[in-house]
Amino acid sequence: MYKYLITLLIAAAVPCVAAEKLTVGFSQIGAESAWRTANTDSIKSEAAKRGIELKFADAQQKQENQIKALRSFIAQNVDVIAFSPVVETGWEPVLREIKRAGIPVVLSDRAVKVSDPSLFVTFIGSDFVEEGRRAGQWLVEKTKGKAVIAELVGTPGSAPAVDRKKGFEEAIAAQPGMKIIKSQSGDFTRAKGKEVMETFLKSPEGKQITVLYAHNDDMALGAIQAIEEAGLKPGTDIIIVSIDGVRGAFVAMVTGKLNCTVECNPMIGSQLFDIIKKVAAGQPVPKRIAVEEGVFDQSTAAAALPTRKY
Ligand code: GZL
Repeated sequence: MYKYLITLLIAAAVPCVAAEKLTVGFSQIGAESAWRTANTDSIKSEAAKRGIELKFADAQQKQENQIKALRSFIAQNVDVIAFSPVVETGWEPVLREIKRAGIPVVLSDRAVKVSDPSLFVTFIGSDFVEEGRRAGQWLVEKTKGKAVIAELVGTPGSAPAVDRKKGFEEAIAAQPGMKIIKSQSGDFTRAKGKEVMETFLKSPEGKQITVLYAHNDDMALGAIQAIEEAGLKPGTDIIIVSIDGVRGAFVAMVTGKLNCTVECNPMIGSQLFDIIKKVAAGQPVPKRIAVEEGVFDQSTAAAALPTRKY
C-alpha cells in the first residue's frame, strides 16, 4: 500500500505537458474567385477541425500585402508558414528572413521561382501545365483542329497564368487550323473577364472568334454575359473551355452556355495540414505534392453536378 501511495505522488508531481498547440501563419491571395473562396473555406475548416491555431491573412491579390503578412508571422514566431503566392517572383528577400528565423515554409496552390530551393520545404498544388494541355486537347477534338481563339489570361506573372498558357499552346501547336488571335488578362475575376470579352468582341477581328479559352471559370462566366449582351449564343456561336470546375461552370454546361471545364481542385485543406504537421515535426516530406483532378464537359456535367463540393 505504501509503495502504491509513493507511485501516485510521483505521478502527480510530474507536470503533464499538454501537446503543444500548432500555430500556423497562412497568407491567402484574396477572394477573387469562387475557386479561391472554396480554397479558403477548406483551409479554415480543416484547421478548426484539427485544433490548429490559424493566423489567416487575405492579401486582396497584392504581393506587398502578402510580404507584410509573412513578416508579421515571423514576429509572432509561428511554428509553420504557408502561403499561396500571387505571382512567381519577388519572394527571395522575405523567404531569406523566414529561413533566418528558422520557420519552415509550405507553398500552397501556386509555386514560386527562387534560386535557392531550400527557401521552402514543399509545394502542394495542381499541375497547371497539364490543365492547359487538357483544355487544348479537348478543344482539338471538339473543333477537329479548326478554331480562331480568344484567350482570357489569369493574373499576369502568376504560376497558373504562365503554365496554363504554356500547356494550351503546346496542345494546339500541331494544329495549323487553330490560332490564338486575342490574348489579354482578366485577372481571374468575373468582372474583368466580362470587360475584356466585350473589348475582344468590339475589336475589328471580333467577328472571327469561334472559341474562348479562359484560364478560370470566373472569367469564362463573365465572358458569357458579354457574349449574350452582344446578341451571340455562348456555347454555340462561341465554344468556351475554361479551368477550375466550380459549381457555376457546371450549371453553365447544363444550360449549354459553357462547353468544358478542366478541374483544378481547391479542397486541399486536409492534404495541406497533413503535410504541415509532418513539417512541424521535422519529418521528411516530398518537395512536390500534386493534386488529383479530372475534365468535365456537357456530356458529364448533369450527372456530376450534385456531387460537386465547390
Ligand atoms: C489555381 C488558382 C487559381 C484559380 C483561380 O490553383 O491559383 O486562382 O484557377 C484562382 O480561380 O483565382
